[in-house]
Amino acid sequence: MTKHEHPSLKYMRREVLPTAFCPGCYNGIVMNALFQAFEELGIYDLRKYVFVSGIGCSSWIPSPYIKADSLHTLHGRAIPVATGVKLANPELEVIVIGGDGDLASIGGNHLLHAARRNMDLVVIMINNLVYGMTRGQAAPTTPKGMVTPTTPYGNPEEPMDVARLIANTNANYVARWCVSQYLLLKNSFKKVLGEIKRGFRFIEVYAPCTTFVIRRENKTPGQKLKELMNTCIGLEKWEKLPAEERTKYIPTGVFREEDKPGFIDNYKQLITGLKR
Ligand SMILES: Cc1ncc(C[n+]2csc(CCOP(=O)(O)OP(=O)(O)O)c2C)c(N)n1
Ligand SMILES: [Mg+2]
Repeated sequence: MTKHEHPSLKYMRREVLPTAFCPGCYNGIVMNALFQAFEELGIYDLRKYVFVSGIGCSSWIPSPYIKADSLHTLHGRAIPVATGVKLANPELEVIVIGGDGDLASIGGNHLLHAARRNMDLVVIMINNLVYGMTRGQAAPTTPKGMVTPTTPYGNPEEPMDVARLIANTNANYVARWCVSQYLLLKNSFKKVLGEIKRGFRFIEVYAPCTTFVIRRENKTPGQKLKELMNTCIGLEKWEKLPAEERTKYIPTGVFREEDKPGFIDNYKQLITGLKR
């Protein structure tokens, strides 16, 4: 790869393009933000990085599209596999990219416990509000009232606020951004790749599914992006809103930020102590 190529071409496997994503899918924006973060950090060689994903549209981002070592694992099991990679070779930077279904539904237990352990992983969860790959069924993140093939009269359940949940664990870094907040998202990626380099770092990207959410609302991906620019607001602003207003907005920002030792450092310290 040469320095002057567009970031997407530097870090993508060209031989598998075009991607399998639907036209207008926001997964491309997330990929671009990640690639730009690498580029701005001067990281051109991804040989120290391993990407791990489960099953879903978003799980396709690392494998096959990122030009780096990747493991495309079972649905929901990206985090345990990533944990194994990190423990086997702590020198590697391990990044999990997956969907809300993969990470918060079938893999929810793994997510919670990796966060509790402050396991040294970067986890990027693309919350498109549904199980996109299997045609838009309701997920734990689906808003109340949303019509999906499994909730034809509207979802009767309250959604899970995944970033807020993980912020209540021992994780080092937790943030949520809307896909419309490109620069904030890119800078957040830079933060967890270049600044806070240990512990559990979780970034939720709110990026409604183009085909099974946005099209149902009779909108184009562009129109939805413009809408998100108004509905995604900073955490502090959101907290000042009256309770009945809050449901109309998506609170975004950094929920938690620390740089304490992660699992690997604590484990090494334990072993060193035992050897004495
Ligand atoms: C054990 C198992 N159960 C169910 C499935 C079917 N399945 C494939 S992808 C998927 C959901 C994907 O949703 P999400 O993780 O949100 O990713 P998205 O496609 O929305 O990006 C499901 C239920 C599967 N592959 N394996
Ligand atoms: Mg999804």
